[in-house]
Amino acid sequence: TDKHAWWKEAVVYQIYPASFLDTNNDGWGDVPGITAKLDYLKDLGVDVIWVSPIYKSPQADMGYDIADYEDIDPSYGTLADVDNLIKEVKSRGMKLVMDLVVNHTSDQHAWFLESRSSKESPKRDWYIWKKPKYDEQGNRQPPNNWAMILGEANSAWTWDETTQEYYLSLFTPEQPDLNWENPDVREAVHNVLRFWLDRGAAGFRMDVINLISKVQEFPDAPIKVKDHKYQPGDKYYANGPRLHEYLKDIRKNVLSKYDTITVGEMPFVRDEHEIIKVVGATSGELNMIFAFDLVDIDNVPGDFKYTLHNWDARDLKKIVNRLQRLMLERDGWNSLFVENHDQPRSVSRYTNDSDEWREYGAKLLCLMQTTLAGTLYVYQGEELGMRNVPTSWGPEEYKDIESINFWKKYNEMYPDDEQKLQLGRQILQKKSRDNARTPVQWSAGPNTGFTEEGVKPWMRVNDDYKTVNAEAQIANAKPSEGTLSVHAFWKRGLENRKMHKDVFVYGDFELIDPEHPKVVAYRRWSKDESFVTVLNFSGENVEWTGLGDVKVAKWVAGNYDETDLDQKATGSTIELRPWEGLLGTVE
Ligand code: TEU
Ligand code: CA
Repeated sequence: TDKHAWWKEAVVYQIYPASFLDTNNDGWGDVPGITAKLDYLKDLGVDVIWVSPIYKSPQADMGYDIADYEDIDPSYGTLADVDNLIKEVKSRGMKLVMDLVVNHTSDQHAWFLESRSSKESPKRDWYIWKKPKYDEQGNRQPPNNWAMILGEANSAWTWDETTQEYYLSLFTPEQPDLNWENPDVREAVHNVLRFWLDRGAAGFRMDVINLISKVQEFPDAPIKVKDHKYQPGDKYYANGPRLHEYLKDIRKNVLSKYDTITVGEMPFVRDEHEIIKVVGATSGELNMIFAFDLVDIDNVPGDFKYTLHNWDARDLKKIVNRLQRLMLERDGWNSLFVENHDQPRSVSRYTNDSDEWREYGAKLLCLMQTTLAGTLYVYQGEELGMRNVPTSWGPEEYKDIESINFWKKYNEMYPDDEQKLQLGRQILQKKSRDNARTPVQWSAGPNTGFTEEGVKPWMRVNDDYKTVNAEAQIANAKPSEGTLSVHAFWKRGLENRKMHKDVFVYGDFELIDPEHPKVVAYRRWSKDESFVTVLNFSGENVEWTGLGDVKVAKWVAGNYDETDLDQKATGSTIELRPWEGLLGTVE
């Protein structure tokens, strides 16, 4: 079979619209703001743009709570603005991917308003309603012990006074879960896909798509996290019994009639059989998924997200190797990403974001991602090496519902414990989703060019915008000293990936020196060419002797001064400086 496909080679750029660019000066990014930057994206090397939800929404979870799938939220613009965006995207040879959030709707969606109106409502069964339980004292309790995902100390069930039942709301009470067991729900979802494909969308990023089928007995989850009443229930709602049936249905009824790109967000799943069922070459489900292994690397395994966990290059290699092999040996496909709107900034998380090392770290990660197999996803600002919010910011700067819930609960749990609260603030700064949601830094001007002077952006601009911004980096694209800006490095990296796509997109993969605790290295090759990537994931000098029988012909790119790159030794000992990354050709 021909393994080539446009969606495998594509570079996808994720836009978080509220923080991208504000064109009507209300402090909130908008659809015309995306259209205004298409030339910037085209120039960077982007083929596909994925826009996080812009549909009508009360914004309880920044648009991941949709009140109308077929209309745009006025804060972002109008349907006409989207039509124009699609037209402009296409005229540049690019494509637009919509965010499909169909595990749940907003509690303000007409379907839910109808469903909650009475037990006799024809839409009652469109959501998941259950009778309460009662404990020994006769107190009302939710139907089971599942924890809410965006506020892990709370129940996943919300009590409804009117009809005296609970509804399942895995993320927040404002996001009731749809009941996919009901064929009318599935049909309604198919229609949402058709609506956007007919309008010119090229595909979907499917939000938590592996949560749509729940174990219908709704059993209590095993106790994993001590001192918590409610527990992670993913065992019973992630990759549930009918998931593959539902996905195959979507393919058969809708996707097979269009030429699309589809990526399913799939938290919790680690099982390779489960993944291959979705993304195998002949599976007929989705093109690829977002696996969470890399972005969960610093969570205590099995525990909730707001924990800190040490890791080193060996852990990273294990993950990379597993996901690369899954594609190559089992004929599947996957995505490559280290950032999105739910994750801290990669330069802060995986490298060192101090002024001294930030640029090296950002380029190191760029070298890694542009030389691995998979469809590459770049998150807005990643191409500039944007960092996490400053440690000096107080909790009041955090706007995400998950951060707010965490901080509130933490204060309830440790009211007078200064030390604990200090730790809580540290975790918030390291882990919160707000880190990725500060406005994109376009310039050193007022409000970093995100919005007009004098307007208050919905989220505070990162303090470092005077030095970290697109304008400065574009101006610094060809400095005489031999180092490129992070932006220029990304642009060249994407060009290089496309120029050698037989190697970097489709080629073979082999890890080198898997047990080294600091160096991540691998070889990529096609029948005509062979490359080696060497990445020092540490802030120390490393004398690395792990090349084995791989003979480097020439170093062709690196994140240090490149003017004397051809003088760098290619022998069996490589002197790696802190956070140094190299790409070489192999003899
Ligand atoms: O996220 C699903 C999800 O489980 C995680 O990415 C989650 O945000 C993270 O583990 C919490 O720390 C998707 C969206 O990307 C996210 O923005 C939404 O909040 C969520 O679904 C609900 O729609
Ligand atoms: Ca605006």
